[in-house]
Order: sequence, then C-alpha cells, then structure tokens
Amino acid sequence: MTAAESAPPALVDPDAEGCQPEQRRELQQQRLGELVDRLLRADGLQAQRLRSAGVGSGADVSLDDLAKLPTVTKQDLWDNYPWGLLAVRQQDVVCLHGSSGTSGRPTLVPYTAVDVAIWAEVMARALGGAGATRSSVIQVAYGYGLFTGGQGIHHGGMRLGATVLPMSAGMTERQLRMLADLHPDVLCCTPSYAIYLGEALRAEGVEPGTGSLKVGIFGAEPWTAAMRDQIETLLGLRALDIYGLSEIIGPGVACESLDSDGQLNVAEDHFYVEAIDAEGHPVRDGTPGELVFSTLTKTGMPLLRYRSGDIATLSGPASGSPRTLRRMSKLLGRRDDMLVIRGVNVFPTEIEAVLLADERIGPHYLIVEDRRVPARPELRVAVESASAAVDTVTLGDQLSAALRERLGVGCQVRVVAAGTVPRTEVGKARRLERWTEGDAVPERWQVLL
Ligand code: DLL
Repeated sequence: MTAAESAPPALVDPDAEGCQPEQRRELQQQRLGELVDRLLRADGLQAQRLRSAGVGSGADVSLDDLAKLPTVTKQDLWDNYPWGLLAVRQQDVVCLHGSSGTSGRPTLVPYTAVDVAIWAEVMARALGGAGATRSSVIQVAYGYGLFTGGQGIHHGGMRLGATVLPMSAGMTERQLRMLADLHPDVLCCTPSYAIYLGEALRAEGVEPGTGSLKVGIFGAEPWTAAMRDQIETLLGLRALDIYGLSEIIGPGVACESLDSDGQLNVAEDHFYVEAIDAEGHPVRDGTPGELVFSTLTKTGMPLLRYRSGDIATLSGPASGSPRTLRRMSKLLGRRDDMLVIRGVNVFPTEIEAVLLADERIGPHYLIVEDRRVPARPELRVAVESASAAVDTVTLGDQLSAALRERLGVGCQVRVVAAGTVPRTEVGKARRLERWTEGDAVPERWQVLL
C-alpha cells in the first residue's frame, strides 16, 4: 500500500485495463454482436424488441448506432418478476442477487458461473486500483445476502488473492474488534456505515489515522466530496467511490482508483456505458445524463441498453494513468430522486454539498420533501451540530440562506443535537424521505419538528 500511494497501483489485468481504446472498441463491437445473438436466441422480451427494430442478427448492429436500439427498464424486470429476463435454462443459474429497491419492489437477478467469474474479475481490478494486493486484509462490512455488496467484494478479494474478512454489515463492536486484532488495510462498506464506524472508533478513544486502514471502498448510496473529506478525517484513510447495480452485476461496474482523479473507471469491456438525456438522445462527455449499460459478456440475464435511472457525466481516461478505461463522475443523483420545488430542480446531493461545507455541521442529515399541500411543497432538512456550543437557531437560518443562494430554493433547516438524526447501521442510508399525506408525523421525522 505504501508504494501504491506514490506510484499508480499496478493493473490487475493489463490487457483489459490498459489496452489502446481503439483496440477495446473492436472487442466491444465483437461482444455487442455476440450479446445481440444471445438475446435473439433466448427469444424473450429483448428479442421481440430487437426484431421490431429490424435487427435479425448480431451482425446487424454497430456501436455507432447503439442509440437507435431499444432500451430495457426496471419496469420490464418487475413485469417479469421473479426470474427477470432470464436468458438461460434455470439449471445454469448458480445464484440470485437483487435489490429491495427504493420503492420497496424487489428485483431479482440470476447469475451463471460465467457471470460470477466476470464479477470476480471486475471487482479484483477495482480492489487492485485502490492499491490492494495479495498481502491485503480486506474487511468487508457491506451486507452479505441478496444485496450484492458483501458477496461482490468477496469474490473480487479472493480472485485478487487477498485475505477477505467477511464481516457483513452491523455488529459494530465485533467490527471494531477485528480492526484492532487483524489490522486490515482495506475497509469496504457504505459511506454512512464508514461514518458510523469512525464515530464508534473515536468513542473508544482511537485517534484518527492511528489504525491500520489505508484505503476504503465505499458505495451503494449517494455521497458527496464533502462527505469524503469527513470520512477521510474520521478514519484516517483514502476514501474511494465504487458504483454498481445488481441488474448489471453489483459493485465493480465502476470504481475509483488511486490515480483516476476523482472519477470512476468503468469496466467498459464488460459493461458498455452511454449517457442520455430525458428524450433518450446521447449527451456529450461532461454533460450530465442518465447512464445506460449493456452487459456485453453476461449470460444469465444479459441486458442491452438498460436504463439505470442514475445521473452522472462520462469522460475519457485520466491523462498519465496506465488505465485507459472511460470514466464516470460520482453520481449526481437519480432520475427519480430529483426534487422539483416550486419549479427548481434539485438533487439531494447538492443539498448535502451545501450542508457539509459548513464545519459547524456533523455528517448526519435527513431531507424530507413535504408535499402534503401539493401546491405548496416544502423542503425540510434536519442536520446535527458538530458541537454543543453552537447557536442552533442562527445556524439553521444561515444554512437556509446558503441553500437559497446556491440552489435557488428555500427550505426549513433545523439544527439538532449530535446523535439525534436516525443512523443506518445495516443497509443503505435513507437520507431523503417523501411526506405526501397525513398530519401524523412518522417517528423517524420527529427530529424535523
Ligand atoms: O448498491 C451495488 C453496490 C454494492 C454498489 C456495494 C457499490 C457498493 P443495488 O442494491 O442494486 O446495487 O443498488 C443500485 O444504488 O442504481 C445507484 O442508484 C445506487 N448506487 C450504487 N453505488 C452508488 C454510488 C448496489 N457509489 C443503486 N454512489 C444504483 C451513489 C450508488 N449511488
């Protein structure tokens, strides 16, 4: 790890990660044709859509014309629940994973042995890019189960040849014990749990930066650069972002490396990425768009042009890096998370950036979009003060003013005592809630009133 901090970490798979982009494009073109042929042979929903679009063979499609091909959405997976858009015989499926989903409707994804091998490969690359090696001890504090976080990192860590510590999420005391006893250098969990662990360490009297951890690979939920700073200070490590979704594979679709300049390298030899606008037209690099993925090599539930709902910008490879993969920005938001408050579009991550830029504020917050009176939507925000000495009313007014100034929306900010905003120990943090009807205040939101 120490060497990794000065020189770019070595490529785990130089042919895949470091080849010339033109060479990779040829491979992607070939794999796209094979994907289309697989879908046509499976003769399901995607085959019907391809035939309606005039595609009768993989040889008919070109990457340059991808934007003309049909897309698939989460709704298609829900409509085909529980096996989704399975493209192989059920006996070829070796495991299922999935997501409970923001709206509470589950999505299940079948994986073949081929898919699991791809997953291990892209995750090993992601871990390697973060500086992990065969000597690393990786504490995996993502949940193990249907959720892909724990298992995905686990596959990659073993493929890399590192020592994987499969803690799963929660049981914080035991996590602290393992940190002290086994001296892991890599921590993998959600960013909100990283903060939780950091606070727990501090409560035990451990000074930030005095432990063994060198790098953290955090994802599965939105977090901003401001939250990164807080995590790095609390845990004394380098915090990197990892992105993925179960429909495509899970973690490992894209991940920051130590040398990727704050952007995430997309494993685009397996997951071809496009960014499109609300009308479905491709957007230029650097312009925010919805990410659309095609799983070029997967076999269990291969997807052509899956609309992720996630908004980010795309860019070319980082200059000077041996990694030649295209990169995506940190997620800017989700299509369905965008708040439209009195005509102004706001992503919760923008609110977070304003709040956490203020040093008097702690990292925990809750945003409630109050639409009980549809004509008068209100944004209510609860944040914790970092110290008891703060005048909470004045600070709340100042934060409201900062939000109005930066985002053009007014909102009611309530500054509350540290430890009051609900924490997430297991699973994804719920920092945005929607309140559409009823006067009764759910318990989680008492803090706002
Ligand atoms: O969250 C896979 C994952 C596990 C990624 C562990 C990273 C680490 P799902 O449960 O299917 O899969 O949820 C996918 O989570 O469409 C995004 O909206 C969100 N998401 C995932 N990673 C990030 C991230 C996993 N780094 C959905 N930043 C995605 C922001 C993320 N949001």
